[in-house]
Amino acid sequence: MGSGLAVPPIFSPIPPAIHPCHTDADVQTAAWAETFRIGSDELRGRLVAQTIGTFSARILPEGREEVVSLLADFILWLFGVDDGHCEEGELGHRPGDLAGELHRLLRVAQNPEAPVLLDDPLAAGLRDLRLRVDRYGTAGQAARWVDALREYFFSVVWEASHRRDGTVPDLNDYTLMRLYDGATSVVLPMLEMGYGFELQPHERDATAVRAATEMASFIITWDNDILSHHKESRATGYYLNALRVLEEHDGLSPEKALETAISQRDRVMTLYMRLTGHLSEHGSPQLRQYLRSLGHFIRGAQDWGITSVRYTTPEDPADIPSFFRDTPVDAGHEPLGIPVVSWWWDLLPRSSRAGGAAGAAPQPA
Ligand code: 3E9
Ligand code: MG
Ligand code: MG
Ligand code: MG
Ligand code: MG
Ligand code: MG
Repeated sequence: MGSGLAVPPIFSPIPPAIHPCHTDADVQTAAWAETFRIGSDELRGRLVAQTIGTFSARILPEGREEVVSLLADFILWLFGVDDGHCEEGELGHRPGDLAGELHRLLRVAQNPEAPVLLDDPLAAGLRDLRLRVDRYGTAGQAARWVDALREYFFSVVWEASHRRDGTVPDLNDYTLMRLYDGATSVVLPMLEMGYGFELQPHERDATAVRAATEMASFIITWDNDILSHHKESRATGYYLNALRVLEEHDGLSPEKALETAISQRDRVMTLYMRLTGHLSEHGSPQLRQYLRSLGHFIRGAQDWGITSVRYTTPEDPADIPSFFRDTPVDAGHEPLGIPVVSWWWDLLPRSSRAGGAAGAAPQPA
């Protein structure tokens, strides 16, 4: 049974957008999953119904169609790993063995010609994804994609040790883990490939740009924790999300944990809008395009999160909203009190730090 928690509409100041190819993307991604036989027959049957092509079409609303399709197949593949190996599979309780399997997959991503995991469907799918990453990306983007896979894999091994022991990390550790285990950073190179440009390292790795990127990961994963709480808490066995962390460590009721998680993501969203507004005033055209795409990623995850059967679970309906609100519940400008991310609040020049209503920062142009 689900939690019965009623999720109210949450704050989203970013307008929705979708690529016109979204219906085709759903069909093509389902066909790709069948071709490579991603996941068990049962898991694949669920994944192909979850409109993952539409999710990708929301992330890249004006991107190259081939990359919309690549990203859709990649997200479906990620769920093949995250659901198939980690959350529902045997390896999810054996961090050491999981680390070994993920290293073998990394070798396939890095050297698709290597004779590794030759009979494995996830490896075959990954070889195909790598070929397409080479076609639509630069050598540097392909290398960053492999590195991002490594940081995602590293975090799910950490998560697996908590699953094995039945423990729940504290909020600081959970936040650090969640910046990576939501697989948000592996999507980032495809934001560039989608529009055929390369963000220069001096901008991509600038502290404030990295902070904006991390904030996007925080918002996307907190929103997922809120919207997937019903799906996750009704499943048998271990689950981990921000609500569970707040219940276990702060002794909050489910209702209060939900309220707290909403307040946390509202404050990060408020800061994100102010910071990206500032960055896009001063950045290159490529940085502005990148920031626009981060916004589409955030909003796309929200729109997909409230509509996909993955989360609405029609057989036992989740009580989640069908629209978003345009003001935050908590517009506070103070840091969240989570040490690993407290530096996010130190980046804006003093003048932009104090002023400006929440959500009023200009949209990246
Ligand atoms: C997300 O966390 C796990 C990822 C592997 C899903 C693949 C999705 C993306 C790469 C884009 C990011 C989108 C998100 C986080 C919705 P979790 O809690 O295991 O996802 P679940 O769908 O099971 O709630
Ligand atoms: Mg997961
Ligand atoms: Mg999951
Ligand atoms: Mg699950
Ligand atoms: Mg190329
Ligand atoms: Mg989730």
